[in-house]
Amino acid sequence: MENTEKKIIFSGIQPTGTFTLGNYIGAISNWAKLQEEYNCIYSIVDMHAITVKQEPAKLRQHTIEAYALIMACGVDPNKSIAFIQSHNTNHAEANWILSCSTQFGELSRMTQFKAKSEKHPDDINAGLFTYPVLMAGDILLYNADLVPIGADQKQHLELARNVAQRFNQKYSETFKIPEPYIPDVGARVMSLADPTKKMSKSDENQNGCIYILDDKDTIVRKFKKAVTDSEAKVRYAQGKDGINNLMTIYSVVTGKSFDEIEREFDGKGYGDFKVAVGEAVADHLEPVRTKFAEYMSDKAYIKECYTKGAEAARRISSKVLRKAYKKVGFVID
Ligand code: ATP
Ligand code: LTN
Repeated sequence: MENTEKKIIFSGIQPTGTFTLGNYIGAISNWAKLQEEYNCIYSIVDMHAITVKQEPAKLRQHTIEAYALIMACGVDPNKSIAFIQSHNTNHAEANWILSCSTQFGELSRMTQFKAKSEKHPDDINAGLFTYPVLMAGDILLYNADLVPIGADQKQHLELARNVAQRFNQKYSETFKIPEPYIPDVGARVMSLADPTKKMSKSDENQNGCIYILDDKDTIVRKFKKAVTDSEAKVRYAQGKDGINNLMTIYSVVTGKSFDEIEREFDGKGYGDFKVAVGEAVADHLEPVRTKFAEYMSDKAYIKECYTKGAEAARRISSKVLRKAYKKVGFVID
């Protein structure tokens, strides 16, 4: 993987539960595609996950599953570096250094912090507040050029860029300034139960959320229940949030354009359309389910992969961290 000509990609996902169709379309499905053209580094960010309460045994299980899931979605640990964030303590160290170049005011403006504080009013911990700094460290430690993410993470990426620029100004050129890589279609998959809200792993309404390991019947049933409007015409238009969301999903999994979809369902009702979307999604995800089961039946192989991934991640990030230590004036030798 160490071809220095290629640009570097970094991305992460939290092991907070089974991935949703939103995670898949907005982020993970791109991870595999990018492997051919870039040097990719992917992480299961368990340190981020503990900013909200997690049951320890479940977090451990979800972390292994998340690793198997990214492999099932096509991430190949022999082509890319795939590791578990807490296996590389450089992330915790970078977090501290970068915290000292991050302003309280800019963290206060993060919409995810506001949303998660409202959701967990009894646990507004400091980690939840400084979460974007840890994320900035993840990216900057590898000199990433591009960061594949869904639209909801754009603000955090912007903050990472600002922090890197500030550090570079204060101490001289150290970190590369990363760019977001956000898909044109599917950057924000909405809940099927409330299409004004993002589909999210931690949503209480299970019907609004397609999990990538749901079986075909479950997927079709959830799509049949999807909230739509009363026009009964399959077309992409303002104010038709539910249909726009279904059209987006259908377009991504079939490769059809919105025009083609409108023609295909001309004169047909929403019922037919919903079933077609459900079936297309289920068929698209079938190989992911099969591969996930295969990987999960060989835990020794998963361990071998994440151990190798952590070693490679430590090797690359240690150089960048050491450079930052030197710049701030720490005695390093
Ligand atoms: P949680 O509910 O625990 O906050 P989440 O479902 O929002 O989790 P993350 O682990 O925070 O998922 O995100 C992983 C990646 O998936 C990120 O790049 C994020 O932008 C992307 N993503 C998450 N939800 C969606 C969505 N509904 N549509 C498109 N992309 C999404
Ligand atoms: N904050 C992201 C997950 C994440 C990430 C990263 C994404 C943590 N570190 C680095 C891209 C790059 C999220 O919750 N969606």
